[in-house]
Amino acid sequence: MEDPVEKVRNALVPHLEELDEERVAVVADIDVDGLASAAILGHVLEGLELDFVLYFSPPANFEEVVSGIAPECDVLIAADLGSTARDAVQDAKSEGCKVFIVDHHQVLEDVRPDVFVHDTRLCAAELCYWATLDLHERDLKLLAAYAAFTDYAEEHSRVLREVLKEYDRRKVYTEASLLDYALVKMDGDDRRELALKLPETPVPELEEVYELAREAMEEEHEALQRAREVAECLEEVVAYAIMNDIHPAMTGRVASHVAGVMGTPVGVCVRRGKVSARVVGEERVDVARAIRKAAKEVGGKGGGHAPAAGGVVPESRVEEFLKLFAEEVKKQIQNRTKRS
Ligand SMILES: [Mn+2]
Repeated sequence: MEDPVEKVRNALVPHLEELDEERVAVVADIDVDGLASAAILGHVLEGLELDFVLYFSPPANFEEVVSGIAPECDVLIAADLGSTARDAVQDAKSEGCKVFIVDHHQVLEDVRPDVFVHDTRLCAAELCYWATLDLHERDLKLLAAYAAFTDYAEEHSRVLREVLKEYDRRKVYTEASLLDYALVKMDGDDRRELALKLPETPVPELEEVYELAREAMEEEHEALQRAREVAECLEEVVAYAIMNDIHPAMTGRVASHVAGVMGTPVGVCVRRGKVSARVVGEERVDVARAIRKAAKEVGGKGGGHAPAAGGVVPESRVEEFLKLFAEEVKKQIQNRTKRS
């Protein structure tokens, strides 16, 4: 298979250099991968003296966000988002927008953007990094490395490998984790401000990040404690916690925690019909697929990566969804054991 870095190296450069008077909107996910993607793209767009705005959206709201900004822009760049958003892409194109997507999520439908920078082996920020490399006026490796770490995309990450030659991993991972926690407590304006600062300001100098990270860590500690109290098991393979009042950014963390504590390969957290699932340990389960199948049965939808995925189901049918999901996970595990 082609090396992912060579595949995307400078892939965005000619498309960005061609722009002049166009108004550019960047829409990125709300995690560190989205933040670092926006920071890298922002740096490049600023260097090209283009007119741009950074927006942040969780994948579930992407379509809505796009419909709000498409009429106001000429080029829409989706980062860490977009691979599963055929309708949103079509809407933007019908508004006369050019659509660029830089993403690493599994492609499940024919999305047809004008430019597609895609590989599932690297995180989105690393794709942004390599795809714009020749336009960097500063060294942005650390930003992409933070995202490779927080997005669990270390295996194929060349930036992380290079960064860890220059810096001790404790520095890199601590700074990445601080950003990860601080983001939980940030709104769109905070994220935009942070993304614009990041290419020039080292994380240890970002005072606001410490206090917000501390608050989020405290909240996580409480959420995990409560999750242990409400956790239940299904089919002996799925542990789940239904927690309607936790922070939306905590659901993935709760999902892996309950799996670990209950000793199951898969953990799930449900918050007001929004589902997060995680695979822990060695079992090779594709939870993106399991969510998609089970959610469809109850009138919901889902997607993501094999070890970490999410979805939305009607709140009244959560129990039914969980049952179908656990059956699907069990089937995957049984089929695998049968085959090997
Ligand atoms: Mn990502």
